[in-house]
Amino acid sequence: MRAFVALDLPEAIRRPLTRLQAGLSVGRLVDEDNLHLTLAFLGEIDPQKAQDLAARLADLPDAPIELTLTGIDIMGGKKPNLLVMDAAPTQALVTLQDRVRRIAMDAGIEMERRRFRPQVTLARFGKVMTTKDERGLAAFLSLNAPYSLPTELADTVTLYRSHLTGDSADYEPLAEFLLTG
Ligand code: 2AM
Repeated sequence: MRAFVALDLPEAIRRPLTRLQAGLSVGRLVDEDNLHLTLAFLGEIDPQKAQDLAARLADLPDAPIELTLTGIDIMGGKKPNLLVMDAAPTQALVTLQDRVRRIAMDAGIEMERRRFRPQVTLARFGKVMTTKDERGLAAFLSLNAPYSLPTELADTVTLYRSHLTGDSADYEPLAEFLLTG
């Protein structure tokens, strides 16, 4: 199964993000329920490993963390195709991500060694942006950038299974962990 571990967004962040998304006329918006910040992308893992990981994540020692979304960004390398909100890479967030990665590695899950860039995807575009996409995005940015949100506490980490359906994805929560440490 395709799986990932994410920090769930508190309502106080999710609501303004959906209002922000409503101003975008192009791209495929990520549903309000699916907005998240990926801590570890696990790729394809077998269900046994996911179960093992869930048991290990129950010991995550962290307390709720402060989450600040700092600005809108366009991502995706040479052919940008993602509209995201960047999160401040605070010590607490980086430590949480590091713990989750270590726990996943202890569970025998191999992950790419990419630099952690905390972000929330708001919308996805096709592999190549059309002129209409570019215009819509430019109009959106001129109205909304710069955009940031007040700091809020995030207190839930979730292990998700990702079901790819055509050009979108459905996220099924497999296990939730409250940060109460
Ligand atoms: P994205 O939102 O930037 O596409 C489920 O697919 C989550 O894992 C999404 O947040 C997605 O990021 C992220 N993800 C997908 N493929 C990834 C990869 N190869 N490396 C890191 N994160 C990935």
